[in-house]
Amino acid sequence: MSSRFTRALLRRPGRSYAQGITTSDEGAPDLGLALAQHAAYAAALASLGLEVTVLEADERFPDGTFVEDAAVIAGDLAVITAPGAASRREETAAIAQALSAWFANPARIGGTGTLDGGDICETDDLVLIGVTARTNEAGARQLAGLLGEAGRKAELVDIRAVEGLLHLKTGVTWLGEGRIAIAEGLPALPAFARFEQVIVPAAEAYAANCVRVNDKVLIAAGYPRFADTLDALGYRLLPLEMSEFRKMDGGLSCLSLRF
Ligand code: CIR
Repeated sequence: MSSRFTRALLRRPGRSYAQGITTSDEGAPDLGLALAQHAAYAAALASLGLEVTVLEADERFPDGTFVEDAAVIAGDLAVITAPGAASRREETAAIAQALSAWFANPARIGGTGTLDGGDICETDDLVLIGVTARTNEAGARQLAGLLGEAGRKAELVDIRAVEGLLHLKTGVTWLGEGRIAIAEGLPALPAFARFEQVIVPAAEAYAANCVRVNDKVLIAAGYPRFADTLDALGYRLLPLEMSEFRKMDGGLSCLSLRF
């Protein structure tokens, strides 16, 4: 992972937010509450010293607030993705435009490749690339090639057989210090074996998608067992209300690109 993040890019949810893709049965999100939770998320990143840029919503893209899926940033390398869901394909244009302020020549996933940023789990010396219903092998191999050219090691992790896991990072998060958080019940894949694993109880699986930002871990509020475990390991936590994003299958990491 980049040792320190200095910036984050976010996009507000818009009026069409409830029309996004979801498998959740928790009901329609409340836009007012989603906007308040989004503002608190942006403020949390700013409180950690990051310069936060928040793009306005584009009503054509109900899922556009999940900016993490539209790009992958690893050190100096920025890659504009090709999101696997047809309704999300064009979200990348605005993200590419915004990122051009900091990255002169971003690479792109192209051809038959599809890739969602939520499938990328960057650790200190290895980038795990989930192959899922959203990220196909062609997209994953393209990204692995680009990372290789940038001197980074990458490994594909095929999780297509794992039910209920939208993206790799839905269930696996890099915590730093050689550790990953991993949702209970995920198969013991060789790719995970090299890390110390902090198990997130199945009943709290949503919280497995947390984000290490510099000295703190942003974590969804309301998952006390996992929070206690992280606390006991010495992590400093910043809990955030995520209810209105969970209703649209969105985890904490998907609301920002951090670099
Ligand atoms: C979707 O299904 O694409 C959105 N409703 C949720 C995307 C969540 N993104 C992420 O976990 N990186």
